[in-house]
Amino acid sequence: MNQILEQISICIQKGKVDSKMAYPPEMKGMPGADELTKAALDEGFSANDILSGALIHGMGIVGDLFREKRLFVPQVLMSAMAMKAAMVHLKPFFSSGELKQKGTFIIGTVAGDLHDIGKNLTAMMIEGAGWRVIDLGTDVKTERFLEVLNENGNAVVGLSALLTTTMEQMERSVKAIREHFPENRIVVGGAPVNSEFAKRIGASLYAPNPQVAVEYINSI
Ligand code: B1M
Repeated sequence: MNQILEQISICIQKGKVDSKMAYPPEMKGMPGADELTKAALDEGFSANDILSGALIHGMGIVGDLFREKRLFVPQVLMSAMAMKAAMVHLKPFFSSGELKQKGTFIIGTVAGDLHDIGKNLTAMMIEGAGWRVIDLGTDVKTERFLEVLNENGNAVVGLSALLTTTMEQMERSVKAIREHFPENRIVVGGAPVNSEFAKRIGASLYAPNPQVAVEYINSI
């Protein structure tokens, strides 16, 4: 891999946002994802080289380490911040159409449920894997999922639930989505959910962690 792309990937893996940020201590004062992405564009790397060769590469490693419990939530959040800093420089290339995303992923925590940490991690990992993410937030009613699916025909939809009580709401939402959009893929996750439940309610996949969701949607 080219040196600057490798450096950006390392910034993503370590959560190094920019030179001003003291985290991680061993990279204090060094340029971060922000400066290096700008420098790579100035050097003539295409937005696509940077996205796939550095950002997706780095986030993929973060996802694997998190799944293996060798990285923890705060570290993944720092990686996501680094990725966001880099993405600021790539955004114009998405708008111009030069950079293509793999597809659209609509994600939300189901109605009645305000837990969003796992949902946010999943959204970040999926964005880091090169997908356009529409994050509907928490307490998302079935009608809202349907409305946004209507506007984004081929989207994959992801639902998160953290309460045993809101698993019932997840079931209602998944069944309604299945009824109106039988072809669309539905991924479900959250601490009380498991694969038997996912299968019973008609979801396409139960993802115990974000990386499983990423691998599944990338394989579609
Ligand atoms: Co709440 N809470 N909480 N809470 N809370 C739990 C879930 C609970 C287990 C705590 C307990 O009693 N031991 C319990 C649920 C019990 C049950 O239903 N059986 C509980 C309760 C009861 C409640 C309230 C009802 C408390 C009250 O008010 N009496 C209340 C409900 C509010 C509501 O939602 N309506 C409530 C409120 C809150 C806070 C607001 C204070 C806060 C949430 C803050 C926030 O999210 N912004 C909170 C928190 C932080 C927790 C705990 C401590 C941590 C949850 C968390 O973020 N985990 C939790 C206890 C615990 O787990 N130790 C608890 C970290 C996160 C990374 O994991 O979300 O599982 P998780 O996500 C994982 C995977 O599940 C997966 O990826 C992530 C990374 O691996 N994943 C997906 C998740 N969604 C996915 C979607 C995918 C794919 C993968 O694709 C679409």
